Amino acid sequence: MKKIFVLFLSATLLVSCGGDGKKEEEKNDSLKIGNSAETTDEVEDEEGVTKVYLTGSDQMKFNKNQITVNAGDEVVLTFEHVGKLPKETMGHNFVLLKKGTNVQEFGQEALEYKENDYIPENTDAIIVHTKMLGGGEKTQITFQAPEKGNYDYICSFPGHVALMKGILTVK
Ligand SMILES: [Cu+2]
Repeated sequence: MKKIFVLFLSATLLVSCGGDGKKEEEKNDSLKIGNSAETTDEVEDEEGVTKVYLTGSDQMKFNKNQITVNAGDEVVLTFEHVGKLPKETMGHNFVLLKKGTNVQEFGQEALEYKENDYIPENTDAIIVHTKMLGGGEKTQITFQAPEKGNYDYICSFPGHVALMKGILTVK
Protein backbone atom coordinates (compact mmCIF):
# COMPACT_ATOMS: atom_id res chain seq x y z
CA MET A 1 0.00 0.00 0.00
CA LYS A 2 2.76 2.41 0.87
CA LYS A 3 4.38 1.94 -2.51
CA ILE A 4 1.17 2.79 -4.27
CA PHE A 5 0.78 5.84 -2.11
CA VAL A 6 4.25 7.07 -3.07
CA LEU A 7 3.53 6.51 -6.74
CA PHE A 8 0.23 8.29 -6.39
CA LEU A 9 2.04 11.27 -4.91
CA SER A 10 4.52 11.42 -7.77
CA ALA A 11 1.67 11.13 -10.24
CA THR A 12 0.00 14.07 -8.58
CA LEU A 13 3.21 16.07 -8.82
CA LEU A 14 3.53 15.22 -12.50
CA VAL A 15 0.00 16.39 -13.09
CA SER A 16 0.48 19.66 -11.28
CA CYS A 17 3.52 20.43 -13.44
CA GLY A 18 2.08 19.11 -16.67
CA GLY A 19 -1.18 21.04 -16.78
CA ASP A 20 -4.73 19.81 -16.96
CA GLY A 21 -6.76 17.33 -18.92
CA LYS A 22 -4.61 14.20 -18.64
CA LYS A 23 -4.97 13.52 -14.98
CA GLU A 24 -6.46 10.03 -15.09
CA GLU A 25 -4.18 8.83 -17.85
CA GLU A 26 -0.95 9.77 -16.11
CA LYS A 27 -2.07 8.36 -12.82
CA ASN A 28 -2.83 5.00 -14.44
CA ASP A 29 0.51 4.94 -16.20
CA SER A 30 2.36 5.42 -12.95
CA LEU A 31 0.47 2.62 -11.28
CA LYS A 32 1.18 0.31 -14.18
CA ILE A 33 4.91 0.96 -13.86
CA GLY A 34 4.73 0.19 -10.17
CA ASN A 35 3.19 -3.19 -10.81
CA SER A 36 5.69 -4.45 -13.33
CA ALA A 37 8.96 -6.15 -12.45
CA GLU A 38 11.04 -3.03 -12.97
CA THR A 39 14.44 -2.76 -11.40
CA THR A 40 13.90 0.71 -10.08
CA ASP A 41 11.09 0.26 -7.60
CA GLU A 42 13.10 0.43 -4.41
CA VAL A 43 11.13 2.71 -2.16
CA GLU A 44 12.50 5.08 0.40
CA ASP A 45 9.40 6.01 2.31
CA GLU A 46 10.97 7.18 5.51
CA GLU A 47 14.27 8.91 6.04
CA GLY A 48 17.17 6.49 5.92
CA VAL A 49 15.17 3.35 5.20
CA THR A 50 14.99 1.63 1.82
CA LYS A 51 12.51 -1.16 1.28
CA VAL A 52 13.35 -3.77 -1.32
CA TYR A 53 11.10 -6.53 -2.59
CA LEU A 54 12.96 -9.41 -4.19
CA THR A 55 11.53 -12.69 -5.44
CA GLY A 56 12.86 -16.03 -6.64
CA SER A 57 10.86 -18.22 -9.01
CA ASP A 58 10.57 -21.81 -10.17
CA GLN A 59 12.35 -20.61 -13.33
CA MET A 60 15.44 -20.11 -11.17
CA LYS A 61 15.36 -16.34 -11.45
CA PHE A 62 15.38 -13.32 -9.21
CA ASN A 63 12.89 -10.66 -10.25
CA LYS A 64 15.69 -8.12 -10.28
CA ASN A 65 19.38 -8.28 -11.00
CA GLN A 66 20.08 -4.75 -9.88
CA ILE A 67 19.24 -3.17 -6.54
CA THR A 68 20.26 0.35 -5.61
CA VAL A 69 20.35 1.69 -2.07
CA ASN A 70 21.87 4.73 -0.40
CA ALA A 71 25.00 4.48 1.72
CA GLY A 72 24.14 4.36 5.39
CA ASP A 73 20.53 3.41 4.75
CA GLU A 74 18.81 0.71 6.67
CA VAL A 75 17.69 -1.79 4.05
CA VAL A 76 14.56 -3.79 4.72
CA LEU A 77 14.63 -6.66 2.27
CA THR A 78 11.56 -8.80 1.78
CA PHE A 79 12.41 -11.97 -0.08
CA GLU A 80 9.69 -14.24 -1.41
CA HIS A 81 9.79 -17.56 -3.26
CA VAL A 82 6.92 -17.05 -5.68
CA GLY A 83 7.15 -20.55 -7.15
CA LYS A 84 5.63 -23.84 -6.00
CA LEU A 85 8.59 -26.20 -5.94
CA PRO A 86 9.95 -27.36 -2.56
CA LYS A 87 13.10 -26.16 -0.88
CA GLU A 88 14.84 -29.49 -1.53
CA THR A 89 14.73 -29.14 -5.31
CA MET A 90 14.28 -25.40 -5.92
CA GLY A 91 15.40 -23.65 -2.77
CA HIS A 92 16.24 -19.95 -2.96
CA ASN A 93 18.08 -17.58 -0.70
CA PHE A 94 19.67 -14.15 -0.95
CA VAL A 95 23.36 -13.98 -0.08
CA LEU A 96 25.13 -10.61 -0.22
CA LEU A 97 28.86 -11.00 -0.72
CA LYS A 98 31.76 -8.81 0.23
CA LYS A 99 33.66 -6.97 -2.49
CA GLY A 100 36.28 -9.08 -4.18
CA THR A 101 34.55 -12.38 -3.53
CA ASN A 102 34.83 -14.79 -6.44
CA VAL A 103 31.19 -15.65 -7.02
CA GLN A 104 31.81 -18.94 -8.82
CA GLU A 105 34.23 -20.15 -6.17
CA PHE A 106 31.83 -19.18 -3.43
CA GLY A 107 29.09 -21.17 -5.20
CA GLN A 108 31.40 -24.17 -5.29
CA GLU A 109 32.21 -23.89 -1.62
CA ALA A 110 28.53 -23.59 -0.71
CA LEU A 111 27.84 -26.99 -2.29
CA GLU A 112 29.53 -28.65 0.64
CA TYR A 113 27.18 -27.17 3.22
CA LYS A 114 23.88 -28.86 2.50
CA GLU A 115 23.25 -29.33 6.23
CA ASN A 116 23.57 -25.58 6.70
CA ASP A 117 21.23 -24.67 3.81
CA TYR A 118 24.23 -24.10 1.55
CA ILE A 119 25.70 -21.33 3.65
CA PRO A 120 29.42 -22.00 4.21
CA GLU A 121 30.45 -21.97 7.83
CA ASN A 122 33.61 -20.11 8.82
CA THR A 123 33.43 -17.82 5.81
CA ASP A 124 34.07 -14.10 5.98
CA ALA A 125 32.74 -13.52 2.46
CA ILE A 126 29.12 -12.96 3.50
CA ILE A 127 27.77 -9.55 4.50
CA VAL A 128 24.26 -10.80 5.15
CA HIS A 129 21.94 -13.57 3.97
CA THR A 130 18.40 -14.81 4.26
CA LYS A 131 17.35 -18.32 5.10
CA MET A 132 16.64 -20.80 2.31
CA LEU A 133 13.04 -20.73 1.12
CA GLY A 134 10.79 -23.21 -0.65
CA GLY A 135 7.86 -22.29 -2.90
CA GLY A 136 5.32 -19.97 -1.30
CA GLU A 137 7.59 -18.94 1.56
CA LYS A 138 8.62 -15.43 2.45
CA THR A 139 11.16 -13.87 4.78
CA GLN A 140 12.50 -10.47 5.71
CA ILE A 141 15.92 -9.23 6.80
CA THR A 142 17.13 -5.80 7.80
CA PHE A 143 20.71 -4.67 7.39
CA GLN A 144 22.81 -1.57 7.17
CA ALA A 145 23.88 -0.69 3.62
CA PRO A 146 27.64 -1.20 3.36
CA GLU A 147 30.02 1.48 2.09
CA LYS A 148 29.59 2.82 -1.44
CA GLY A 149 30.31 0.40 -4.23
CA ASN A 150 28.96 -2.62 -6.07
CA TYR A 151 28.32 -5.92 -4.32
CA ASP A 152 27.35 -9.27 -5.78
CA TYR A 153 24.32 -11.07 -4.46
CA ILE A 154 23.46 -14.64 -5.32
CA CYS A 155 21.35 -17.64 -4.46
CA SER A 156 23.67 -20.29 -3.05
CA PHE A 157 21.49 -23.32 -3.84
CA PRO A 158 23.50 -25.76 -6.00
CA GLY A 159 23.68 -24.63 -9.59
CA HIS A 160 21.65 -21.48 -9.10
CA VAL A 161 24.50 -18.98 -9.05
CA ALA A 162 24.73 -19.24 -12.83
CA LEU A 163 21.33 -17.58 -13.22
CA MET A 164 20.50 -16.15 -9.82
CA LYS A 165 22.92 -13.33 -9.31
CA GLY A 166 22.73 -9.58 -9.26
CA ILE A 167 24.45 -6.41 -8.19
CA LEU A 168 23.57 -4.34 -5.17
CA THR A 169 24.80 -0.81 -5.77
CA VAL A 170 25.35 1.42 -2.78
CA LYS A 171 25.52 5.04 -3.91
CU1 LIG B 1 17.90 -20.41 -5.92
